[in-house]
Amino acid sequence: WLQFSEVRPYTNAFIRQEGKILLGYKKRGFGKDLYNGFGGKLDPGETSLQAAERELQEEAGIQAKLRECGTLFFVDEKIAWAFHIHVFTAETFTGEVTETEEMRPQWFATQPAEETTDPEIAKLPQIPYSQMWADDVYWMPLLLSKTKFVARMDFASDGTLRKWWAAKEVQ
Ligand code: 6OG
Repeated sequence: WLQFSEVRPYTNAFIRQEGKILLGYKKRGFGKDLYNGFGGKLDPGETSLQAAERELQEEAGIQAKLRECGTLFFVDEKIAWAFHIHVFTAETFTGEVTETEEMRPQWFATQPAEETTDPEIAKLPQIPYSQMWADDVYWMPLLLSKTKFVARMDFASDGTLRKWWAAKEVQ
């Protein structure tokens, strides 16, 4: 496993509703051209919840009472510190989902089209794992199954995923 002595806090937020999840296509910066939840770095003095709600507003134009549902550690051979991502979720929101300079929000189906009776859900594209970070396919199922989770993903310097584990939280 890669070693690190510092972690830096980030947020990532997902709106999940019956049969669907809201992702954003990142138009610029880190993770450009990939779909992800909405999030970013904590500002000085902010809690992770405050940062998550601010980023959701800034990147998707909506407000939600988020709750923490997971913890991710990303480690990169080329970076001396690890990303500590506080993952948040909510089922409801206020405001209108809006494209911003940074993100283009889009709904995706969380189950195969043949397994839904809702024609609106059947029309949605499936979660685009081939256009997401390589780690997402391993922890997204835990997010979708509504269990809290912790996961660690170690990337090699060529960007490939080298080693990972993901665990659900059981009380
Ligand atoms: P800004 O720095 O643009 O926020 N993030 C990652 N998300 C996934 N799924 N996999 C990774 O693998 C990631 N590394 C960073 C954290 C960056 C956003 O991207 C997330 C933040 O939500 C390495 O403000």
